[in-house]
Amino acid sequence: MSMKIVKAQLIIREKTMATRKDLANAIRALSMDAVQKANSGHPGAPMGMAEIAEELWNHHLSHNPKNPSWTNRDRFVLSNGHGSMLIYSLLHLTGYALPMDELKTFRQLHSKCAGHPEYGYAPGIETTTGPLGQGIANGVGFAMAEKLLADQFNKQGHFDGFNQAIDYNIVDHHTYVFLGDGCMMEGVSHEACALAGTWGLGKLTAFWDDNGISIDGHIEGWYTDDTAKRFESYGWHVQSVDGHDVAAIGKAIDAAKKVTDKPSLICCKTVIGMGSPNKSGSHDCHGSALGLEEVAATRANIGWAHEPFVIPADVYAGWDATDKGAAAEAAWNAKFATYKAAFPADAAEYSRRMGGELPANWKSATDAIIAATNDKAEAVATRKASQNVIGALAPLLPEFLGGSADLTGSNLTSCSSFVHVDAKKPGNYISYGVREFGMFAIMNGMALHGGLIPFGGTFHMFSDYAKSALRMSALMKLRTIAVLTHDSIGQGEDGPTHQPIENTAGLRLIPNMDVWRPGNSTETAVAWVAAVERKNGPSSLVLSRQNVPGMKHEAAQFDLMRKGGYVLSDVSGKADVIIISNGSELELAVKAAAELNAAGTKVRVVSMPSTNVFDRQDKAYKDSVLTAGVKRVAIEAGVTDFWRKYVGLEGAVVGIDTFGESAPGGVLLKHFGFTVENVVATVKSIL
Ligand SMILES: Cc1ncc(C[n+]2csc(CCOP(=O)(O)OP(=O)(O)O)c2C)c(N)n1
Ligand SMILES: [Mg+2]
Repeated sequence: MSMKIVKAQLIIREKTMATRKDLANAIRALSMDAVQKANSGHPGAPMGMAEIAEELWNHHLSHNPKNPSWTNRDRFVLSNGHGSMLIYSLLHLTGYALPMDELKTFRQLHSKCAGHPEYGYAPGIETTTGPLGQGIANGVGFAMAEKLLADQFNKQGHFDGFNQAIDYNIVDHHTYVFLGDGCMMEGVSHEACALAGTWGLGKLTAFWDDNGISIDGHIEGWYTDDTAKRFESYGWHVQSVDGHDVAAIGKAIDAAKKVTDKPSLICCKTVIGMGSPNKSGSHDCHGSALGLEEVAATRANIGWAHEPFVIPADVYAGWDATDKGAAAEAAWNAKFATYKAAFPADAAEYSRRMGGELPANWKSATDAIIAATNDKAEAVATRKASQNVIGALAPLLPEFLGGSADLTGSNLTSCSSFVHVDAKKPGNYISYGVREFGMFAIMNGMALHGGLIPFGGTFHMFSDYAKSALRMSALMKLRTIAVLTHDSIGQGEDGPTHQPIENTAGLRLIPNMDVWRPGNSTETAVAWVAAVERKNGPSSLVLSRQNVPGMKHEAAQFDLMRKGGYVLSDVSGKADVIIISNGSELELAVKAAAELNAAGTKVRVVSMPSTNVFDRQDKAYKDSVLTAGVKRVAIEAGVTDFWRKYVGLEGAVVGIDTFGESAPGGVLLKHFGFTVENVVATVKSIL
């Protein structure tokens, strides 16, 4: 046999002969090399979870690398997001548009391979992770979204002429989550996983990287929960495996899939940094480069003879999921075509909702809702006005998914057309229990999944509990809506623990968060419509417990409200002063202005329901509302600092910079200076 033929045969054999070990080691090599090149990152988790990843991605995960937005793909979440090189390796190796050059620029400016997996950067990243515990909560949201949408869209299979059942299950995918000890320790994992158990999310499977290590070292001193029992008590199906034994992992995944009424936790005993002869099993490899010497020693130890960032063809071939992925999507497309033929309206609705488009009649219907609300001009609390809007929007918006963290009757988030979800019954309104953080993190997962527009209510005060999830929603540009009621000291007798002071200002400071604090029912309707229409970020609706006066606006003001701030009432000629206000204090601005105008001081009143939206308007519009050179007073029952950017140092703010007190709301507002008398005196003090 000629040498040439032998060589060709060897190449052919090599092409087909990458071992499972080689495939897992490709993750190890890419991860340790990318972290080494960046001299920053976390090699331990990817190296420890390489076998779990290889088994899941090569033998179970249904996805199409060439179409990361295929709607029925399985969702994969790396909740232990510090192990980002794990997912970048997987995406690269299986055929996503993530070339090696991106891996080589891991953690550098403009690389798709950011320090932690960022949604919208690399294709195939389903959610941004890194803040531990939130990824698993997002995963619960993905799985819940799948279950709710399956209920709404899947149809009973008919039998065709050949007695073959037709599969109309167009929403039918799994959600897989990797999580580490850190995620397990974070309280939000408790909130979300307990709910996942209650909801019986059978298509959610989580893999716990049980490596006994977190940053401070061996975890015996701070993490001794019996995690298996904890999850069993939530109602999960729990298994334990050797996380380096691919066959055992595969069997566990198969078993998890068979349990359709419970989420599954697979506890995977692993060694952090597996493969590194001197650093595996120790926190030394958690969050820093192994070092050139140890990288070389690891290469020798695992038998990886290739240069950094070089992957042999047989290893690529072993990982390549493009054909499998195309076939999986093609099979679904065929199923969807059959569905579409039988149920054209449902198919169109599915495509619309998964595409994030609002119904065709949205504009006309919501214009009518705003106009009708304005006509009524009811004197109600803005939380009540909000409930009226929810009730009007719900029939228009089948993707609307309401909820509250155990305050439905206070937040007024439900309405008669909502069907309340329980363990056995799907619907479109969720009682999340007393779990503010879990609720908003789950909502993020649902918004990421697509097909739903989730909103959730709590007392504004407890938006602090949920702050990081609200921030993640803004960071990921998600359409979620927070309904935050009892928005100031005006809420009254519950006292300082329940009275937001700095909270509205705090939310306004989150980039890409739109905060609305409407002053009456018309502004509340406009705020809701704007929040639902907003495709690229979350909105917080900050609403009063107490009644506000009814106010009838000129129709021309509806569009101005959409600009976040507008001239509510003006004087002829140049104003002497502009009073800016919003929410329940708008009434005060109007009354004080009337008194001042009567006494000869010319006052313009500006209603500013959303500073964030107002700030985005063009300069000419902003100047027309807040005319340069005119002194200003702002009124809001919250911290004064925030308003300085509008009133300047020469202006004044009627606000509150201390905690509140326990007393009826009206008494407190008076006590803290929210009176016409004080506003008038404040205006006079700056003129
Ligand atoms: C909410 C939050 N707190 C703290 C951190 C910082 N941090 C990153 S990884 C980590 C330890 C995680 O331990 P584990 O999940 O066991 O990861 P392993 O070391 O096993 O990879 C910490 C505290 C974080 N990313 N998020
Ligand atoms: Mg760990």
